[in-house]
Amino acid sequence: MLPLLMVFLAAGPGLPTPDIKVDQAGYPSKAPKIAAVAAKAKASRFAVKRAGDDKVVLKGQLTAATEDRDSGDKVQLADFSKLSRPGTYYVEVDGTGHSYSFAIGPAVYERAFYLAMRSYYGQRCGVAVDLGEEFPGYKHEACHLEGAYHATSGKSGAVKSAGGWHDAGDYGRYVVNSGITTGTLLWTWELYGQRLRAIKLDLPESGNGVPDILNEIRWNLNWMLAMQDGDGGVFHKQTSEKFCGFVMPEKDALVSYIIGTGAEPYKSSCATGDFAAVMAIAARVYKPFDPAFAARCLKAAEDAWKWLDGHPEVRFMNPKGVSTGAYGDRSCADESLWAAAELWRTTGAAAYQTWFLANYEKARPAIRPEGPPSWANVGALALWTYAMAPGVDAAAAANIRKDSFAAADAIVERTAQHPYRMSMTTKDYIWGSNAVAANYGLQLLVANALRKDTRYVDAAIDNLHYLLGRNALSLSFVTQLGENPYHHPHHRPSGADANAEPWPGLLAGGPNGRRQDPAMAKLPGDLPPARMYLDEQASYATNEVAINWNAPLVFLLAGALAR
Ligand code: G3I
Ligand code: 9MR
Ligand code: ZN
Repeated sequence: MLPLLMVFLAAGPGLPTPDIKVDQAGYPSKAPKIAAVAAKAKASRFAVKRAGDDKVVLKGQLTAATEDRDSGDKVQLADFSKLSRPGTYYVEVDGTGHSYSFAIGPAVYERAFYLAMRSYYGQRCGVAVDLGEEFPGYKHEACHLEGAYHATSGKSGAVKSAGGWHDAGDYGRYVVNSGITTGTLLWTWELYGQRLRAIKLDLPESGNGVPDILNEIRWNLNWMLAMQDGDGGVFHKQTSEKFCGFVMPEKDALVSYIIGTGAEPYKSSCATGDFAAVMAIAARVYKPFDPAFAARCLKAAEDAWKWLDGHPEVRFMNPKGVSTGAYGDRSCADESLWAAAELWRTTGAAAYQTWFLANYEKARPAIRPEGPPSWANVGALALWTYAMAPGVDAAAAANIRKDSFAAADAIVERTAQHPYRMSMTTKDYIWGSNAVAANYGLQLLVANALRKDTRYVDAAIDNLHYLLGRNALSLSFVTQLGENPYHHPHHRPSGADANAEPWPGLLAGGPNGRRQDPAMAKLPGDLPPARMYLDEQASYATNEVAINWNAPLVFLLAGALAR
């Protein structure tokens, strides 16, 4: 649905009320359709009306209110699942008002997928970027073309740009965060490629015979490959020594250094493990499109695995004088397990399976009802990819499947009980909480991939509804998507350019129960965690954007489109 059409078909008379929360992108025709109502006055009945002519298309009773302790809201639900006729609608509640508009249809998430996946093109480093005629002025010149080895890398000399994506609102590039990000996006292709194959993202490479999602992911894989040292080890990150100001990327005058641990062997085990896993996935995914590139990725993965064998726990902390993102981790065992599992799935070589089977048991608690995968915790990804591989050890696969279905069943139950029908617990309102919601969705969709269960898909999409507007703040947490999106991400290009609206398709970090940036100090002391969010550029602990947050969003959207 083009923005213009959405405005033209805006919801009924007067301004929409944030007290009625809807998925502002819309509801797939065949899925459950529920809006949430936090009415100030007692409300009992609702109507769904067609935008444009305000015709009543459905009437119903609100459910009794249940209290959501994480937001303080007393929430009633409006179930209009019976409505499946494609169109643009809004919900009206007597004495409360009407909602933002939303679409119903078989492909309501195509626009969201386009924006969320194309946002990676906007994050490209090392090249001039221009979002084109739909987004005039959203562009930057080529950036960070010259880099250098930092003394902490044990090497010296200049480094030419190898591309990659800016990590988030900053211009750093980090292998660990690239790991879960590109791994999730490659899994999106592996699980939903049939549905995504023809979706064009209007990239410079579009039309080259390779699906655009793979064209875009390759931009970051190329940079990751350049971070591998001759001994197979992988450097942790490429950033300036400190964060630059809010300038366009080509105006960042700080040197972009390849940064190491500061002592032998200079590379980090977590980065090398994530790298090995991702390159193993890439080796199987790109084989039909570019066998030479696929072979290069496989060799890189196997070289990284060999380095890991000799350096299993070289952890990274920011060395003295470096204050950009750390992506430090207490253990790299999960990254190594992920590498073994992906290498086994790609090659079928016995050594990888032998190592995996000897080490997977202690990772089984990573599949749990509370705490989905995250950049520091990739153990569940290792287990799931093993269970999805051909020719696996039956006992191990049975254990992983049992753990996955038990966790997914518990998440489904919790989601159904949640006043806002989403999967997060109070503890999940952390820095990047929106990605926690999205990764619960990924976990449910992976369980569905292991054994089809429409309850898993419905609960996964409930988390999409949360991110796109059915939340306490009645906000679409994706820039330029929906009638009421957030506007001020902690994102340097959005803050430094002359455009009124931020770069499109970017998921905000979301509410954070801890005041982890100075801007959050102004929030009232008794605010519940689901409301601890500031749509302000300065609030990097609630309103930054990041490539590893958009990735599970893309995965969720693809899963919903493929349904
Ligand atoms: O996991 C614990 C949880 O057990 C505990 O209850 C909770 C209490 O708040 O904290 C949780 O850890 C949080 C962790 O994120 C979760 O992944 C830490 O508080 C929080 O400090 C940490 O924030 C990280 C942030 O950098 C600061 O280090 C984010 O994960 C990470 O996404 C973010 O990454 C930054 C890069 O460094 C630089 N580029 C921007 C990017 C996004 O902000
Ligand atoms: O812009 C930086 C963001 O990417 C990081 O996530 C955040 C936390 O490390 O730091 C931001 O940079 C701020 C720095 O930490 C303090 N001075 C102001 C910087 C811009 O907000
Ligand atoms: Zn750059």
